[in-house]
Amino acid sequence: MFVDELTIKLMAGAGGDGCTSFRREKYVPMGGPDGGNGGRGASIIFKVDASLKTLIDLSYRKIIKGNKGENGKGSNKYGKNAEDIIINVPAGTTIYNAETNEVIADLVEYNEEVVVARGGRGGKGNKSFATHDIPAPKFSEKGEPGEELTVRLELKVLADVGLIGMPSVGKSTIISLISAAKPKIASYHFTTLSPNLGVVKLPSGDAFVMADLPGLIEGASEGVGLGINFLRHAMRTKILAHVIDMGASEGRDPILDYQTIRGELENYNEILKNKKEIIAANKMDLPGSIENLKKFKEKFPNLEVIEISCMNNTGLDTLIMTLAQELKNIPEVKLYQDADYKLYKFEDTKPYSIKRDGNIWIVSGKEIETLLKMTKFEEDEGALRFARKFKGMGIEDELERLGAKPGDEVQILDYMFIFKDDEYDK
Ligand SMILES: Nc1nc2c(ncn2[C@@H]2O[C@H](COP(=O)(O)OP(=O)(O)O)[C@@H](O)[C@H]2O)c(=O)[nH]1
Ligand SMILES: [Mg+2]
Repeated sequence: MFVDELTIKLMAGAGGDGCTSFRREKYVPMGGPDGGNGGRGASIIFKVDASLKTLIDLSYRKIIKGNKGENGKGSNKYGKNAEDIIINVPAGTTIYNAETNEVIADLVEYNEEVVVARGGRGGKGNKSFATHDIPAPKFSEKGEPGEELTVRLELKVLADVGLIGMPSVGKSTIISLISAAKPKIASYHFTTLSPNLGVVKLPSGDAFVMADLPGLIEGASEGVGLGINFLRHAMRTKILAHVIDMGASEGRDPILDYQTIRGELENYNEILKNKKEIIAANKMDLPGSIENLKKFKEKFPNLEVIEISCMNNTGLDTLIMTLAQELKNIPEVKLYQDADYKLYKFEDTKPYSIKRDGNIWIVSGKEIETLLKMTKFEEDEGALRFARKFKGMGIEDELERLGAKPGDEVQILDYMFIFKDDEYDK
């Protein structure tokens, strides 16, 4: 099975900054607070698009970045939320955190979507901080940073159409001709994923994956040789394109060949037995092929037969169009029978941690780091609020317990503070 894989860095948008502002009225030197909140930053959302078959369309994107929310303004004007980014992927795409290898989401169902990188919330404007006790706060928050992470997308490509048939009937030739037809014929486009697998894209936007499934030998259904793997692959296709050498070259017998392979399919199980089958009558350029085809049709009057010749490059267009048409009538097979949709979220359980480096205390943790990033330290009241929360979270007590002394330095991300600095210790 072919695995399509790529890595992308996701940067969700930060929230817009809150605004610090006061109402201005005639004859009133300073009115009440009226700074609005910032808007939410763009989240990055992955969504299943049934028409996609591979990750090719995403392969040129290395970074996906969401916009920042709009900043809040005076007169209680809220900033607009940024528009979320939707990334379409094929069904069956698994999203991993590239650093930890943890599964973030397994996108299986059609139209299913999941937020993989959340946009930051907008910072609150000073109006939002007004309380009975502090009616005119002179501070506001910056927007919350958006989530950033690198993800690895993985898709196990399943073939919609499997080419089956006896050895040397022309399966590999069909795949190679279809792929080579790209520059000549505009009626479809073929992207080779591996030597025996490719995506056929039609101008209508329909696409399907076609695979050459070699290796069917007699006795496959009893597990002889390579054959059993072949049957497993065939199980996962929607249509079997059964290639027959109508030229009967090298002593082949079209009717017997057909019966032999049908026997193998029918012995394997009901699903294979009942799978849609189209006959590609190949080598129609060879002498005797027309006569052989006539006999074949008489013997099996109910089969859908398409005449082709790889040698003369005839009939392949019809084969492609017929397959595309037939695929529309076949419901999507459930990709993973027993694996239901699952979403794992990994979050820090500890609110913060403290490490010591000489006289510097290094504090880390999502909550305190986010608070720091959202604080406008140039506004005294904002800096004070930070100090209060720092204390409220119990970090100050914990530092003391660990032996921190007033005047020591405390580092959070790349900010440095003086521990128990009088100015903020209120
Ligand atoms: N005359 C003729 N020969 C063909 C045609 N298609 C394939 N062949 C030949 O049949 C042989 C076997 O083809 P191949 O694609 O390898 O068969 P596979 O074993 O089914 O993959 C090769 O020598 C091809 O050139 C065709 O339409 N006409
Ligand atoms: Mg071959």
